[in-house]
Amino acid sequence: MAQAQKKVFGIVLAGGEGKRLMPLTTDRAKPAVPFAGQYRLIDFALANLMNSGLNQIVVLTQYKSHSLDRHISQTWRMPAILGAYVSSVPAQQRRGKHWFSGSADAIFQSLNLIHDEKPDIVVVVGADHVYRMDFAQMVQQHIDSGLGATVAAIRQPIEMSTAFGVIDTDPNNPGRIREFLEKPEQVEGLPDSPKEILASMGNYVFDADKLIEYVTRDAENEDSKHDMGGDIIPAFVANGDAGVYDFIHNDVPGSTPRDRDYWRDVGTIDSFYEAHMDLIATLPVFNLYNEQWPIMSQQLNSPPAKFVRDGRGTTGTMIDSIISLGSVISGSHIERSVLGPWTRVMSGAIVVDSITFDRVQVEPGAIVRRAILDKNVVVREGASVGENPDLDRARGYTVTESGLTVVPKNAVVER
Ligand code: ADQ
Repeated sequence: MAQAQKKVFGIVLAGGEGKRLMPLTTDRAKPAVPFAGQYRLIDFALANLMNSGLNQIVVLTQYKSHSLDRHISQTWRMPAILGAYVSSVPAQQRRGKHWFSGSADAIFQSLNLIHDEKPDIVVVVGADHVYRMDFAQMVQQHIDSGLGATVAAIRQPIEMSTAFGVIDTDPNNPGRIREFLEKPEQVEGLPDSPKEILASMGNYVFDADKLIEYVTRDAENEDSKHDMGGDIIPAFVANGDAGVYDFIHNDVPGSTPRDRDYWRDVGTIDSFYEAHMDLIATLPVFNLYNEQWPIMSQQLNSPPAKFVRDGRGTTGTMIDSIISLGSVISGSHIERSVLGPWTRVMSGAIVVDSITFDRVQVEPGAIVRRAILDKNVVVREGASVGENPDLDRARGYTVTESGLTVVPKNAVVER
């Protein structure tokens, strides 16, 4: 197989701010935001790359990267003896006294890493999506096409065009991109489905020499925003050198008909919440229990989750939920919720349609509904959150348009 002779190197772009996920990104980078209890968002990108056979991967970080760096060094440590690594590389101001001004600049400033490894192919992926993808299949198509760049794509509703790079393919050669518009306001739908567009997933495969050439040229262009989607991909397209890889053809071992094409950008509070709800449906829309394509993460050195009666002998109920290690739930009602590690829910408390991060404590009789509780939040005895949007706003919490309340890290919700 051609691919076996090629050396493939992975770059994960993890420097984005994640403004639309505030306050969850107040003091952590978006790729470090916890997901589904024990994971961090970046685990999906890294697990996909590793499961695809890539084992030399750098993560380019910048914004509030401390917890991200710690997670990568603790969780993704590789046996160096095999030459494998996942290393996080902070912006180092190697090319002058400025941080990365965009994702292409992040790669430009890190070209020494590519020069060190001398790969044939570079796979560049974002760090903030929930999905399974076998990049080996995309790399194979890239090699077969002979093009310099390949962009992974998925159909999305047309009203989301402002969030994505929108791809127009050549009708005479559907594998080739004819036009690439980054986050356009106005766009036409697909010929066979006018309410949909073909969106870039923000995952790319490049010939290494071409990537070096394009980002180097881009760095000299003062009019450029130095963005992969806004500048580099359009430049490849202008030269007729970009192809599209349709995600629909990606076949990951162990995936189910329901979650085969699952891909979610969890860039907003609402989409982040919905992706959690996808996990807990009886027939999950996204199945975490696929052992053939595991999403690896931190191995918490924690005791199992435990469910007990409360001190008065009242039993609790728990349904359609995920409860992480270290948690103790006593005499309380949990429904359609995802609880992070070391959560405590006490006697008579109710947690419904909610997400908690690590070490949240819900005291006796408290009520949590349609809320996201960040790390270390305490909901005091008898207090409620998520039941009254005006009260939650007055307390200084974020309430989304759809009525989700987000309680920031370390907050104490008083009665
Ligand atoms: P966005 O996600 O909006 O669109 P961007 O904010 O550049 O684009 O983020 C892409 C990735 O790069 C993220 O993982 C982010 O963390 C990282 N990143 C951003 N700035 C960075 C920097 N300065 N240094 C390092 N990493 C950085 C992109 C594409 C679209 C595509 C969508 C799919 O531009 O074309 O449709 O992803 O979600």
